[in-house]
This record gives sequence, C-alpha cells and structure tokens, in this order.
Amino acid sequence: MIALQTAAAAGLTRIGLRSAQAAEEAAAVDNAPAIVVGSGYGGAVAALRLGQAGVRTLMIEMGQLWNTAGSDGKVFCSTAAPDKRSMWFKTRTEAPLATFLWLDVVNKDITAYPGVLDRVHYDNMSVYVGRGVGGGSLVNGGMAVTPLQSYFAEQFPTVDTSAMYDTYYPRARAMLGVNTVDPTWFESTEWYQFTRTSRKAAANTGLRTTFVPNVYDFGYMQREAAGTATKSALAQEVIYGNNYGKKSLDKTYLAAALGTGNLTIHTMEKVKAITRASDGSYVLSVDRIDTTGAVVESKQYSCTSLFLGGGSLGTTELLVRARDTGALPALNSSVGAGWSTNGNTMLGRANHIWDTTGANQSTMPVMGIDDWANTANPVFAEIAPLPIGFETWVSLYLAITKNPQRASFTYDSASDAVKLGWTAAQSAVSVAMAKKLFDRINAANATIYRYDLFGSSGKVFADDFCYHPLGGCVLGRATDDYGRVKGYSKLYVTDGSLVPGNIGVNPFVTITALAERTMERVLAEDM
Ligand code: FAE
Repeated sequence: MIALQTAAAAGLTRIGLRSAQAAEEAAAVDNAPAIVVGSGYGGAVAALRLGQAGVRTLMIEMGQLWNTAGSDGKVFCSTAAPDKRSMWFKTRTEAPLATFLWLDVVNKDITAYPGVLDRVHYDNMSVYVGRGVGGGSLVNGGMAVTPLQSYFAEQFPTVDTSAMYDTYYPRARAMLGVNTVDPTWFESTEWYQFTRTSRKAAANTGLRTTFVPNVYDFGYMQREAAGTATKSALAQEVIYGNNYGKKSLDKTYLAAALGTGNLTIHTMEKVKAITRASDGSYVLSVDRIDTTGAVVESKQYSCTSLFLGGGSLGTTELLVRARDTGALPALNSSVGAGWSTNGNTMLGRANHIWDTTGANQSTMPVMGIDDWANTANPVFAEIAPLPIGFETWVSLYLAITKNPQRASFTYDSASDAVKLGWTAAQSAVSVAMAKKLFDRINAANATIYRYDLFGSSGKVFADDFCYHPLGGCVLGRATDDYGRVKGYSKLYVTDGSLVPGNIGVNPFVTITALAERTMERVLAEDM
C-alpha cells in the first residue's frame, strides 16, 4: 500500500517498493523473468503468487494508478456528476442507462482523458471494462458470487470441481475480502428499500431470492448510513469508482503483491504485440501514453514467462493478432473462439405507486432472483440499484441468462483491427430468456416494463452492452487445463478469457479462483 500511495503522489508511472530508484532499475526491469499483462483479477493473482515465490515480475497496465485526489479532494467522480475521470478517452459519458423518461439527462460531456471505465464498441455489442491498476475491480458492483457446483462442472468438465470448491474458491473469497450484508440492517434500512420491493414482486411470482455476498465492506456501509463515515456506496459511487468502502484489487491482491518486493507495475503502457525471440523468450511491443492519449514512448520488453491478464477482450485480442499476423503461428484455432456475454440483459419494471423503491439507494447489489434451476429457462437476475436521488418506482435488473450462443474474434488485416462476430440475433436469445422470466413477474404483480431507460426508441431490454465478457481463450481448448497456451511453453492465460462464455452468476470470484489454481500448478511444475 505504501508503495502504491507514494508512487502516485510522485506522479510516477512506475510503481514498486523501490520506485524512488526506478530510473536506475529500468534496464534490469525491462527484461524480467516474468511479465504480467493487465492488473485485473487474473493478473493480480499471478503477480502475488509469482512475487511470493521470489520471481521478479513486471506488470504492464494500460490504465492509471487511481489514488491521487483531484481538485475536489476525491480520486473518483460519482455517477451523479461525472467528469473526465469517468471514462476512457470519451468526450461524452456512455452510461448503461442512456435516458430517463426518454430524456437525455444521464450522460454528460467530458474532456477526453484516461478515465476509469471504458465502453469498447464492436458490431452489435459493446463491452464495459475497467481501466487502471485493479482492472474491473475499480468499477464493478462488487458482487462476489460462487456459481452452482453443478453448473461449474458443466462448463469445466475437465476441472476437478471438489478442488475448486474446497480450496480455490475459499482461497479467492478470503483474499478478496468477501462479506455479506447484515440481514437485520438490510430489513430496516432505507438504502435497500429498492431490493425489498423487488423481492416482494419475486415472492408474489413464487420465485426464490437469495442474498449475494460482496467485496464492499458492509460495516463501512452501515457507518455511512449512520453518518459516521464518508459516503461512497451511499453517495452514488460505483461504475466510475468508489472512493471508500470497496476492497478493490489495489487494496487486496496487488497491495500484497507489491509487499513481496518482487513486483514493479508500469502504468499507462499498452501492450500492442507479442513475438518470440529465437532463444524462446517473449518480446512485447509496448506504447506508453500520456493523459492526452499521445504515445510518448514505444519500447520493448522481454521475459522468460508471460502471463496474460488483459481480460477477455485484452488477452484475446493480443493472441488473435499474434496468431494471424504470423508472430505466434502455432496458436491453435480455439484462440479467439468461445466468447459470450454471460447472457447479460438489463431491464426495468415500473412498480405501482405504493411500491416505492426509495430516493436513497446503495450502489452495491445484495440480492438476486435465482431461477437457474428452472431448466426450461434458467436465469439469475441481480436486483440492481438506480441511485439517482429521487423516487423513480423503477425496479432495475441485470439478468444473467443461460444463452448458449458463442462468437469468435477475427483479425482484419485491412484495418489491422480485431473484430468480434457477435450478432443481434445472438443477443435476442438472452432477451427472450429474460423476457420469459419478467413477463411472469409482471403478470403476477400486474405491472409493466419501463420503456424510457435505454434510449429514445422505447427499448425495454438493453441487448447491446454487457458487463461480463467471458471467453476467447477457453480453458482446455486454447490452453491446457491450467491456462498454459497450447503451442507455446511458458505462455499463460489467467483471466476471464478462460471461462467459456457463461458461468451463470457474476464472474470475478470464478476468474480469481481459476487463476489461483493455475498459479499453484505453474509455480510447482514450470518455474
Ligand atoms: P479485467 O479485470 O478486465 O482486467 C484486465 C486489465 O488489463 C485492465 O486493467 C486493462 O486495462 C488491462 N489491459 C487490457 N489489455 C491490455 C494491454 N494490451 N496492455 C496493458 N494492459 C491491458 O480482467 N463481476 C462480478 O463478479 N461482480 C460484479 O458485481 C460485477 N459488476 C460489474 C460492473 C461493471 C460496470 C463492469 C464493467 C464489470 C462488472 N463485473 C462484475 C465484471 C468483472 O469486473 C470482470 O469479470 C472482471 O474484472 C474480469 O477480470 P479479468 O481479470 O478477466
């Protein structure tokens, strides 16, 4: 932690326990035994376990280190007053809820800047991802859900599920700081009125709801509510970062990894390409950018062991490009395949006037409607907040559906871009499943959908964005059963690209647990 703070205060893009001598160490660090690309869940686990094993490691992250306060005294801006810190090089925010009462009142013009949330646009699908030291942990809702063991086994038939559920999931949850809301406080606080109203509608339909753990510190949240701690989850902070309360990776895995003394993190550096030298080492071409996005330096790093933790999009794009440009020609045809949205579909319902959702809403979801056991239409729907500071009567949901559709990434040499082949018809499968469940809820409660939240056209189901990109380098297909990339030695994938498109719940605990499993095996056998 000390290293993270002092480095940011000094305006450095190079973070390590000995960052004061970073300039002298530069030559040594540029050739590290191990390089980790990306600082999200997969990258952070790799960095910690390598550091503990005494392996000098360089982590390369394209986003910023987020712990220097702006002129308002805060590191992050809130969803109510977004500024340049909100989004990654956009001139207008691109929030998931585009409109309210069909009005364009949600999004704001901003200055282009390396902000913390990115929305990456492909044909027919855009994907939200976190940018910065901590990746998605900086912007996500903190829901820390372990999937059903039976569904995990269905998705990962070659993985020993008892080892996952006895060892790696518990290890991941402990390291991530997973905790649960106090049920007594939940029942009484105004901040979860919106959740209780959705629970009532589910109960009226005969549907089961379940509490969901989170990495936001609920003790802190109760102090926020009592007025004894500075508000964050109770002050409309979430997708553009939380100033307090949330145990993002910079406070857990990455702080511990820096504590080993073996990790250096370079920020604002984007890996563009990977090749292999004749001695078998990996060579990374990297651009360092400034806060205007201008490339201020292009350089190369080399390493013996390369761990890819750039997330489903970042890692898959790097490997598809490497294969199809001929840089790593032995990568197999599964690289780029098996991608999906975890069946994500967002929607809102309009409640009766007497079923209020509350002007005050915590940004951290704590409950889901669990209809996954319904084999005719499996859906797990997170009860999401709409924290805009006044009564809306809206119940908002992020449905995770068992959509079997998968898409592939391909390299387009004409534009030198990696494209995603997802179609609108594939999103329609998720929408149909969400609609089946919520038609039942509306029928049982005599309620209707909201038509005003996703643009002026009256769209009910947000079918054009997702929060949970999964797949692209699926475990056991593009890699062996431990994330070792097929065709190359000492090249590993540790992130969400290993998960085959769907895991039935919010994914980061699974990504973390799989990375723990990979690192234990790789450190024992390969290093
Ligand atoms: P990720 O966390 O995306 O980290 C990848 C990192 O690599 C990022 O920091 C990138 O900037 C960096 N990077 C990528 N490419 C490069 C490159 N070429 N060079 C250098 N750096 C690079 O990957 N999941 C849950 O389980 N519960 C939730 O409540 C939840 N809510 C969410 C809410 C939002 C708004 C969003 C966007 C996501 C949410 N998720 C949630 C999803 C979750 O954050 C996501 O699955 C994980 O962050 C993925 O982890 P990875 O390690 O795969």
